[in-house]
Amino acid sequence: MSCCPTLPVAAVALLSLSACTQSALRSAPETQARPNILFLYSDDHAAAAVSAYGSGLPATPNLDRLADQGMRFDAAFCTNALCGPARAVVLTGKHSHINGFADNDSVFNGDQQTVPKLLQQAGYHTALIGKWHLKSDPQGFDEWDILPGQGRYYTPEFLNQSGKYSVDGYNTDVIADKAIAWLERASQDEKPFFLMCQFKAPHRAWMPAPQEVGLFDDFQIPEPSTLFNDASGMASPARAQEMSIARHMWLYYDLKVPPLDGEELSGPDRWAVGRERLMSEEAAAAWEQAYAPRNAAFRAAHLQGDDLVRWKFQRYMKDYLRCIQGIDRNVGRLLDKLEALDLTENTIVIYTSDQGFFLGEHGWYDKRFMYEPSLRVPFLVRWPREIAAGSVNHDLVQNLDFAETFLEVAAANVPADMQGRSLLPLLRGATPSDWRQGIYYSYTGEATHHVAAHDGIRTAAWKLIHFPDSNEWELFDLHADPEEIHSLAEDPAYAEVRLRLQRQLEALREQYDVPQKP
Ligand code: SGN
Ligand code: CA
Repeated sequence: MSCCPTLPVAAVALLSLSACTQSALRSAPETQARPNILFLYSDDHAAAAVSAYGSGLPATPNLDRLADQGMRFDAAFCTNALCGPARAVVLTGKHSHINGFADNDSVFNGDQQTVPKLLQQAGYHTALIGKWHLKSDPQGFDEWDILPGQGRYYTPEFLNQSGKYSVDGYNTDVIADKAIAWLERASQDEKPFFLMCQFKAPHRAWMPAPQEVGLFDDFQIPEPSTLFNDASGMASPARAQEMSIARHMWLYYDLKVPPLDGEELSGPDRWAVGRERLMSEEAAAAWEQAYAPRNAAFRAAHLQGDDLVRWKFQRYMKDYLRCIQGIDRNVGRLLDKLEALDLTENTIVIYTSDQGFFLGEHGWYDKRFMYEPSLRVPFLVRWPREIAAGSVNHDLVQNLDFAETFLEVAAANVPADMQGRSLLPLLRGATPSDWRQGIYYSYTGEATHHVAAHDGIRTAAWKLIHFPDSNEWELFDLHADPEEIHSLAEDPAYAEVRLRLQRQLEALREQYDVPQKP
């Protein structure tokens, strides 16, 4: 356990044996213990729903604690706004087309090089608890205890080296309980640790914990200005998607309004049948107490048209934010535990999400598109020994960079075939002068929610997106049009900007070895 000021003997031996890069060696002077890494990862948590990002939504005091005591990254992005692919990028430090996991139907090739394996070889105690979603069994972890598939909110099933079993309780609480128990055990160990603690919340169908289900009745969520945008200024995939609050959100499954007597269920509403049976009596009672009066008022109001959309937006957002309150509460418990174990000073705590989420922007939920709400992720890093409290970084960073960052802080060898870049200098407040000017994004398409494949580049000021199936382009001026309502791709006044960005995009595709389409 690395709370003491010197490296364990075994770790020094490992360091001298391994082929560390010069920069890696510089990053961890042998007089200092290598840091522990606690990676807190949520599922579908938009940056706008962390109050440290200042969105006017309910406070997340424990996540803000990380920002206040560490660094908030304001331009952090995923490479592919989908669960499995994002996780595979974090593990490998490689884009989806290289690590082989491009969509949620893929199976992760666990035999390939990953950051947990490399940290394990470098003498770290490694563990994974919670959502995994990569289908093959995890490798590189001394212990793992995962949710099979998407995982259940109530009475979650787990899968570990000994098989499957269920645990009573609420998903976020159970994962935090397990992580806390693991931290207690790991703190007895000589080795530094790497713990990936990965929540299911606030993923669809946004089911809150009993403690939070009663929140926000008196709070009106501010509507995004694009809630009723018709996407007329965007390319055709923005109109063809199936993720709109108005048309693709289900009353029972998504919004917790049970059918009336004799009403027949269709679509995803059928999946909601019986889900309360997985709750304890107390949890079911808390749900009943919270939703019954809300649902009675909804039925009595007979809402139609835009009023119905507004109501759905409020119900969706409140449940989503209730799930986030559950995460915030449990992050607080984990931070308190680190404190109690005297591990705060030399533990890097990261809070981020696999990708962002649409919180009603363009009238949508879900993600997948390269537009800001789903592209951007919350990214907070606390490491009191190295990071100035309350610092803010504006450089373009991606989940692609995490693997190299972890390896560098662990003074482990950083393989040359990883495609990101270590964030250690940024964490120390000194961005290299040759830091990237644009990020590359690629989504390969899936039947779910019907979002067309696309790739693109985002710079500090511009975004260029290409949809190969329809051969359409979108160009957004992120300063003048931060909500990305009006594409300038076909405007002759912006032909030069578009050409410049097309060249930059082409250079990124080459840099990352993106296969040419036939
Ligand atoms: C499920 C969800 C979708 C979601 C995908 C991918 N439906 O299919 O809404 O887009 O997962 O999400 S659900 O009814 O099962 O909730 S991801 O985060 O796993 O990529
Ligand atoms: Ca996700």
